[in-house]
Amino acid sequence: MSTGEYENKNPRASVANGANGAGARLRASLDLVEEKVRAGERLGRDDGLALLSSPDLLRVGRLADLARRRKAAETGAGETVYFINNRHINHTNICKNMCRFCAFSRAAGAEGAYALTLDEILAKAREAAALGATELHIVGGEHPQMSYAEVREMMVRLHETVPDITLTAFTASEIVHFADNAEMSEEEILLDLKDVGLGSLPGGGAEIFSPRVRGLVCERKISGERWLEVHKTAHRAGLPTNATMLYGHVESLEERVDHLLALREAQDETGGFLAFIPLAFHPQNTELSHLPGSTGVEDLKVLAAARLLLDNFPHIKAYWVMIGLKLAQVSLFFGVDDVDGTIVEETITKAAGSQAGQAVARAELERIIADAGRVPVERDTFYHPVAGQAPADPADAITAPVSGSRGVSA
Ligand code: V47
Repeated sequence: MSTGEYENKNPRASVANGANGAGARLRASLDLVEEKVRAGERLGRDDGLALLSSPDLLRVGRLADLARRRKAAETGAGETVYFINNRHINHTNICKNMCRFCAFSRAAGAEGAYALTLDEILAKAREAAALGATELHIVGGEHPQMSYAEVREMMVRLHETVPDITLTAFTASEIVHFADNAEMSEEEILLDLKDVGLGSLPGGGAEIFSPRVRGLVCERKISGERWLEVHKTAHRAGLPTNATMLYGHVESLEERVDHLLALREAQDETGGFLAFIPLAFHPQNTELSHLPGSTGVEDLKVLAAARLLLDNFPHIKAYWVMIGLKLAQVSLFFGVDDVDGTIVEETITKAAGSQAGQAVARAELERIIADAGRVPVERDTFYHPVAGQAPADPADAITAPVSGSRGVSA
């Protein structure tokens, strides 16, 4: 598959070279964005496009950093960067959706298809507890033969086994799948799972909301509108959630901006999102393997534009598994205030060729944060500092002096 609609739509090189006066136009529109940011005005679609297409990466980053520092000043977070002691569990890769961007899923009976037993899942949870984890992030394929009763039982047993660990589980798409199987509404499923220990929903499955893109890359998955509805229902049921955007495949810059604006509108309604996490597409072993994937500059611009457009999202998270630890560290200067966590084992990005590794020690997360001149704070799912941790002093880990003002008026 190498032609037409499955091409990447983003004209990186010509924009960066300023072809046909585009450079001057982009500078002018970024001037307008900067005026709005400094005046504390909400940004619009054109502003988002100006940010994502700007060749001036450092200027975009400075604006996002200003937005991050202002937000942190409002909440008293200061120079905090959050991380979490967590573990991912992908309980099955058997999935009916067959999304073209996914290297993880398998049809039932296909080579490499798996569904962990309850004992295997509980053993992973106990291991996580022994390592001091405060969150289990559990997502899997939409297994056509797995009943809702089995999924519920998994949650009951997990909650019994590791009662102090928050269960952050199931994408909106999985919730709809359970609702269809059990002939219950999504609200009933969410309330029932909450009753047996569900603490929050992760942000997966959002992909890009554009129906055009979904038709190309995940036509069997729920629509973007349905994804948003499930999250708003979760918020009303008292379950906070995260949001993601899978970028760097066949979407246009406009479609990225529209995705972010749809999230902002939903957050205006419910206020239930905790964090936004952009997910950089990894093409290896997928049906879109002819695509090159994102660049580091693009990764940083998406994070920065998200911080600026999602003015009502408390946190922007760099998922180091997808962009690597070093770029995640650099992203702390581009609006990011969270680097996710220890993870331990991750199979979705690994299947698609991620080189970033599967686990990182807590000390390494603290080191990269402190070396960026920021204050590492271990958080729980709900962004409360985890009690009992020694407050880390970034000065202990800084290898070169950090100069300059940390005020919010840069
Ligand atoms: O839903 C699938 C995406 C998601 C690929 O909520 C891919 O805190 C890149 O949602 N290349 C799972 N991405 C991961 C996820 C997540 C990760 C970290 C934190 C949180 C959170 C959520 O990964 C899937 C899908 O959107 N994905 N295939 C791929 N080839």
